[in-house]
Amino acid sequence: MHYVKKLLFTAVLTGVAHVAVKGQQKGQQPNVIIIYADDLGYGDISCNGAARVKTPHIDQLASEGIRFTNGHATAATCTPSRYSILTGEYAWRKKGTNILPGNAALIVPTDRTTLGKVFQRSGYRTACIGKWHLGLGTQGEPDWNGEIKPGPLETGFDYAFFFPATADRVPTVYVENHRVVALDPKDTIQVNYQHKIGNEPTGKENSELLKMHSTPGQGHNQTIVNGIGRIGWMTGGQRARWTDESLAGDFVNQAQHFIEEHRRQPFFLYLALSDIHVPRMPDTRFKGKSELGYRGDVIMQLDWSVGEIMKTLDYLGIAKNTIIVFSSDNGPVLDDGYLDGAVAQQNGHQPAGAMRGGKYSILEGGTRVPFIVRWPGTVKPGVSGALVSQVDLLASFAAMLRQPLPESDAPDSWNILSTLLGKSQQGRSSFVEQANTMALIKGDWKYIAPQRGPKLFEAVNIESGLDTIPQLYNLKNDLGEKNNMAAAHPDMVKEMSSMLETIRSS
Ligand code: NG6
Ligand code: CA
Repeated sequence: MHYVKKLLFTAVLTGVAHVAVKGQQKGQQPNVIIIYADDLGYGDISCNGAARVKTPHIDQLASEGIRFTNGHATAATCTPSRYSILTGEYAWRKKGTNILPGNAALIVPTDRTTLGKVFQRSGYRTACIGKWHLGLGTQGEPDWNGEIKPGPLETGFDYAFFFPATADRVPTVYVENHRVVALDPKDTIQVNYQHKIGNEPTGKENSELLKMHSTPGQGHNQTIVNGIGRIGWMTGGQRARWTDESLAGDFVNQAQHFIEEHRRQPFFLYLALSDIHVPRMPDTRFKGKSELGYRGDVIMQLDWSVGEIMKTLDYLGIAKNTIIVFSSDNGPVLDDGYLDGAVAQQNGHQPAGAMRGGKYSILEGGTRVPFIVRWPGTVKPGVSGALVSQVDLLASFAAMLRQPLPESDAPDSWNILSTLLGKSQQGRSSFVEQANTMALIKGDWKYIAPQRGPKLFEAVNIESGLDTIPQLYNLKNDLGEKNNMAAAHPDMVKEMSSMLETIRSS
């Protein structure tokens, strides 16, 4: 694997490093912005076929860049995918990287090369804005009322404005660098995921106070913040609590400030937006705007956010010197714990497009997500079917910046820079997907390792893709993974399962 990485490294350098850069920052390395959506499905954007909801800004990004049709998160849930994008390592290599509670310790190693550190080492200013969900502090609960570290600042970012976990988990506060924003020292925050603390109303006991109800049997009925029951209990920090309706605007504002402040120097912005994760509670101007309930409304809000970032770059005259990567951390889900109308108003919308499965699923809908790269004037617009993953961004940008990677770091990140920039149609030759089991993609084929479990995750109504027998699909002819070819191709099953084992133990 390392051998391959190095070979590609040299080959690509010759092709890309001398790209002339026009615009205000002439001669500088390009800025890089990763816009990372949450739970956005492949089929949730109109350039990937959504007809019931329109995403004009994301579509514009795609038409001015490369729209990848085989682009992947490494996992079908948030924490492992985010771990991979920032470390260049498959999350299953490290214990404790599944969906984290809001008071978990940091899981990103502070002594390893991360995506942010790659840019820092090249003189970039780096920022993490949005959803974190990779834990904070060293062990046990972070000190919400004091210095919250280590976190983003210790793992490659010069500036951070984020919320700790997910929008549906306490504490529902923003953290700027090491401190909770707007915390009143007399009203200290306490968080608990085991039992109730304080005497604030909960969704379970005070459902009359809710403005959006949780799905029966799906939790989300603990402390009520802003009329919405959350996962986990919190007390205190009243002044610091966010308003869900303002999340998108707050993150966009922070991003705009950062971009404007650093417009004259190379910057890297990891903008991990909260949309379209639950609770879906759009800003008032987006409420009821789509035909698809709040889920469609927050897709429109996400599209607005992308548009604001694009406008900011245009206004500052730095669009041509800025690479935007747009993607999502995992596939789609309609009902993820709240009765927000996503199921009732699905209206024929297919959030995973033609694929089966979605969030939590090992089927393609779980990890194959929107994936767009735009670099105006440098990257020729088009569509690419090459196999690419977010885990590759680290090695690819390291190559762009002519930075060697320590042998021990980013073990699963491949330098596919020339593919990401449209100079090659060749992506990864193989890739591992993770969701309760593992799958290996190699060329047109996908092998899913046998695993006991329900066929359907009933609570979210998503096919798991789990089976006790091996599954083998030809994705080129059967993107919907309907015809299990394992029995007809025992040799290929053997070859791919042993290759998966080799990757797992390497
Ligand atoms: C699940 C939550 C879901 C969501 C998910 C994390 C329940 C029943 N479901 O456990 O609502 O928060 O975790 O989503 O609690 S992710 O996109 O951050 O991975
Ligand atoms: Ca997610």
